Amino acid sequence: MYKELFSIKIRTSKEGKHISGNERIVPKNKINETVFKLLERQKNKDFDFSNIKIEKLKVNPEIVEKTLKIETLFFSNYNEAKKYAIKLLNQIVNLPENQLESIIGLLYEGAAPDGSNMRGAMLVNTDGKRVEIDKFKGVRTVLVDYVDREKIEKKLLDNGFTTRTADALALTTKNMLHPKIIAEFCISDDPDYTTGYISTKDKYIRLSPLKLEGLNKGGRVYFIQSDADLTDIYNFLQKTPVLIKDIDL
Ligand code: PML
Repeated sequence: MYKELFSIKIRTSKEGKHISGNERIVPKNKINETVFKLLERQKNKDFDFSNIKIEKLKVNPEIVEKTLKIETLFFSNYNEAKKYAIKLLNQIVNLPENQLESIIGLLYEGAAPDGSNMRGAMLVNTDGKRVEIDKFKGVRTVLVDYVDREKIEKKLLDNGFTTRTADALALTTKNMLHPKIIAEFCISDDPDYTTGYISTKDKYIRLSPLKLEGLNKGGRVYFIQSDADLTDIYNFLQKTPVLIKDIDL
């Protein structure tokens, strides 16, 4: 059933600055229409470079029945949501709240060494240390998609969620499959998208709003056990394909 699958990655930038990136995993007969849809998604963006890479999967994907369970919490302002997030992370990651506040605070200022957004996620272990290999690049979760993305996007949109939810939910569901990744915190780098999330091993908790409207900073922190093997984490996130069958509403 899943023979001959291809990963299609599209990355778009302007003057060297990343604008958007997307990935799909599809059978060979869906490549053309998928590339077209990806191009459609970015046609109104202001870009000067776009790269499409199509690559046959080298290994069979891990098939996952359902995503993490989706929950949405609304707050009167982003500070309240952030406080809630920190308290929850404190229970899971066991780091002091003030330390969690500083770690997460980096995403609101630009977590790369020059104050820009990182391209991938920060990795923070349960000793509170940042352990990603490259502090500009961070770690990117790739090779993850839905078996039938159209069906899933429709289901999400019909229930008041967004296509961003579809992308983030797939990505974080893959992250949480790794036994040493215990939680994730995310705010979008899109200044107009203020809903962020925390993921735990079984829940995708959307917090709205988790940042101020207009802020163009954002990114992700993956919290990992301090005895985690970094090579294993990088290999899983970057080389193991995962396909998800359905969402858990
Ligand atoms: C949601 O609405 O479910 C949260 C999505 C966060 C998207 C983060 C991003 O822009 O990558």
